[in-house]
Amino acid sequence: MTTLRLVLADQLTRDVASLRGLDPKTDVVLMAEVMEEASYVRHHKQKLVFLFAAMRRFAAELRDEGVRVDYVTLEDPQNTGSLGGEVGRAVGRHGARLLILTEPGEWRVLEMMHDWRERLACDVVLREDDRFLCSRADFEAWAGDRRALRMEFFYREMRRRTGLLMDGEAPAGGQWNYDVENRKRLPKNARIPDRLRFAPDQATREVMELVERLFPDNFGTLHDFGWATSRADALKALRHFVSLALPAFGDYQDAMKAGGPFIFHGLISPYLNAGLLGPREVCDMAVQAYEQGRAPLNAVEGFVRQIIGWREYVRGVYWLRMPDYGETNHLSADRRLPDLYWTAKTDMNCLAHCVADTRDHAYAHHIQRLMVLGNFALLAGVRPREVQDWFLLVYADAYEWVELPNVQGMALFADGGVMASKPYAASGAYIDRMSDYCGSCRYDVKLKSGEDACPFNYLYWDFLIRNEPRLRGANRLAMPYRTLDRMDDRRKAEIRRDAKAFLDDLPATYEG
Ligand code: FAD
Ligand code: DLZ
Ligand code: SF4
Repeated sequence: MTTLRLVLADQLTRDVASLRGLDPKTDVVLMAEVMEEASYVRHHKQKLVFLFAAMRRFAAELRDEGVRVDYVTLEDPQNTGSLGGEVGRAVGRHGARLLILTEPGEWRVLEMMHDWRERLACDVVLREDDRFLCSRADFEAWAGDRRALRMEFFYREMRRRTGLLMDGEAPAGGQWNYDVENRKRLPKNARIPDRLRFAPDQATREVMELVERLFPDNFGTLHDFGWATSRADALKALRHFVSLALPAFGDYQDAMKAGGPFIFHGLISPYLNAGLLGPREVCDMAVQAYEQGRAPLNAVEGFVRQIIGWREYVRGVYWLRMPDYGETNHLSADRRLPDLYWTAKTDMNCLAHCVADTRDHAYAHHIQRLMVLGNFALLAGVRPREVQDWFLLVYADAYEWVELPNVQGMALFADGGVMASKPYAASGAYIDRMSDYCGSCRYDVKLKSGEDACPFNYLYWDFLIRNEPRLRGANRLAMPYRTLDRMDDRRKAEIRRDAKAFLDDLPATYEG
């Protein structure tokens, strides 16, 4: 009796639930490149190359192990173009009596899987995706009937549960969180290590050719493609990060630099999310560096917090709040996404750099995403759906389970405060403090109004004025609203006028 085991593009690990108990004599692993998944948003070219090349490498590794892999390529003339179609064909082809699946990372795909149960002429077993450190059920139990789900409390719970950076019952060093030590500006002469990137091998070059041919107009360039496409290379990249960049990760976690998005960041999210690396091994390696005196506590705690805290937490929120989470629009934002998100053509130097980094690397680090790209969309009042689609397609690490809460909950406050206690809205002063963007910008970050003023400055106050009925009550916004109260009507009218003139002038015609 043949058992068919499906492995999706983001399940590329021998430990994935659907491969557990595999019998090479009777079982077949199905992997399929399908147009529906490759085009449900117009993914960045690097994301497509990374995933297809990594899928092919993983299939080859399974075959080397003696596993039978049925791999359907995108250009196979028989390819039906959908996961459902390919699963159906494979069940017939192999006469499979049982199909084993691992839960996917997207609600949309989970719905499809439920539908397969009805449609297919075989038994279907859907296994939990246990590559996370907190199961969906445990997160639900933690969330209980709290309305607001604060990450910090979840994170402490995860520290206790995993034992990471714990001295018995107490946090290592006496504090749970060293966030205040993670906000240094990058000194002008800071030495930033070169990162381990990987020249595309022959198989990856073939995928690059395929992607350029079939998706010529998708966002992004392939010139600087340097992602690892195998577990072995992803591990090398991780070790390289831990030895060279992790020690300074903590201090400069929030810093931004023109023309250099990597700074001291991990560059591991595409690997974690696709299964090439696991969250526990990544944290263990960082903690080991701390215990051996190779990295300070503020760096290692900050890094571990991102993974066992933020990453697990956003996944929990996603499954808890779907399917309605993507529809929330607490601030009734209704502007079309400005073209500059696609073209990088804007005089705002910070935005131009963040979009260009995204285009060239399918990567931008967290503060670029949150405090520049997300902040601008928040202040400008861009429709959440359009912001979601943009964030879902432009990054090599993007899947809905992680993109959506970050956009809805963190960047746009579209969920009305489920994740954040106040919107992450900031004026130009924040960007100036954390980056070198402003020095060479056509706008003056110190000016508050007029043609040369930094648009973030008047957009920030315009945002607070516009959304006053919904935001004034928020505790953590009491101070800016007090400042606003001290402004006279003429100043407020000036802010509104500058913001309107600027926003009305932003083209928004491009369809992604
Ligand atoms: P590092 O800075 O080195 O951090 C280490 C790891 O921590 C990351 O690899 C990641 O796995 C995890 N992490 C850190 N912050 C978060 C977070 N907020 N949510 C989830 N995991 C986190 N991350 C994605 O993986 N996919 C996305 O689609 C995605 N979309 C985002 C959209 C917005 C609007 C924002 C503000 C953030 C988004 N993030 C997303 C989170 C974060 O920006 C990226 O995980 C991080 O930039 C990846 O780079 P890195 O590996 O160098 O991370
Ligand atoms: C993102 C993506 C892309 C581009 N292509 C495929 C594919 O061809 N085959 C596949 O199995 N999965 C693909 N994926 C991932 C899915 O769109 C989806 O994000 C995950 O299956 C969710 O777990
Ligand atoms: Fe961005 Fe304003 Fe600084 Fe220019 S001056 S880089 S627009 S924050």
